[in-house]
Order: sequence, then C-alpha cells, then structure tokens
Amino acid sequence: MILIALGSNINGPWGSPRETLARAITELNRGPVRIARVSSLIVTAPFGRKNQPDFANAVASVETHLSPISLLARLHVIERNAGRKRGLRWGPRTLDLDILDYHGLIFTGRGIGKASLTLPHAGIADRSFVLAPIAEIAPRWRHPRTHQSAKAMLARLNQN
Ligand code: PH2
Ligand code: MG
Ligand code: MG
Repeated sequence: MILIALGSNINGPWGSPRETLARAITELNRGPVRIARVSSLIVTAPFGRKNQPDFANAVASVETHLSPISLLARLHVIERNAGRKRGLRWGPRTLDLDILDYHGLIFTGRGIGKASLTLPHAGIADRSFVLAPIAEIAPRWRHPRTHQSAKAMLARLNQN
C-alpha cells in the first residue's frame, strides 16, 4: 500500500485549503497514479509551529508503478502548481503532499534537490492528523518498522 498525506493551511490559486485538497486529489489521480481511497478531510491545529492557521488534512491511498523518487517528483509538481513556495520548515503552505508509506519500504537516502527522503515518513507516530485518517481508510495497515496499527499508535499518542 502507498499512503500519501495531504495538508494545506493557506489559500492558493486553487482556493481555500479545503478546495486545494479536493483539487490535489483530482491532480493525483492522473497518468501513472490512481487514487484508491481518500479519507475524510479533517481540520487540525498546527503542529510544530503554533502561530499559523489551522490545517485541512487528509490521507489518500494510491496505486502506481512509479518509484518512490518518481512519485515524489510528481507530488512536487502538484505542490508547485498549487502555488507552493518552499519556505519555513513546518511553516504555512498552500499544499503539502508527503509519502507516508511506500509498500512498507524502509529507506533513507537522496530525495530531490537538497532534501533527503525517509520512508516510512519519520513523523507518523506523533501526528494524529495522519494516524486518524489512516485508521479510517486502511484499518489493516501496520507501521513498517513497529508493526503497530494506526489505531494503536493513536491510542498511545493520546496517552502522552
Ligand atoms: N504539516 C506540517 C507542520 N504542521 N500541522 C498540522 N496540523 N497539519 C499538517 O499537515 C502539518 C502541521 C509540515 O508539513
Ligand atoms: Mg509535511
Ligand atoms: Mg512535505
């Protein structure tokens, strides 16, 4: 299973964060990439850097023969078309598309440009805004490293 996180917290050329996520789903479902499932959209308080607008978040599962890097390149094109400017780490963005899991692959290496790519995404365990949508659309999914379900990870997160 390939899981992609979607996030937006400022208006862009595609409209509001909610409209931007809807358009991003349409753009993702093109060419070599097919959307399998899309979670409910949730509005979440900003994580990491507090003084910024709330986010619209969702998770989609996709099917593709693209490699992780080729898929990442495709995500970056969609982010750019949505008006994304790369700025502050954890700062406001019109659209963020992150690969959360690529068929259970465990990998850290070159991403695109100066960025590195880590799979599964390093932030899954402490972000309820990805765990809750994963639990919704992929209840049988397990974290490739810890083998915990999203529901179990969410329960652990809510304990702390
Ligand atoms: N993305 C970030 C930083 N903080 N907070 C929420 N609630 N949702 C996000 O998608 C998000 C965030 C960096 O990618
Ligand atoms: Mg992100
Ligand atoms: Mg990102």
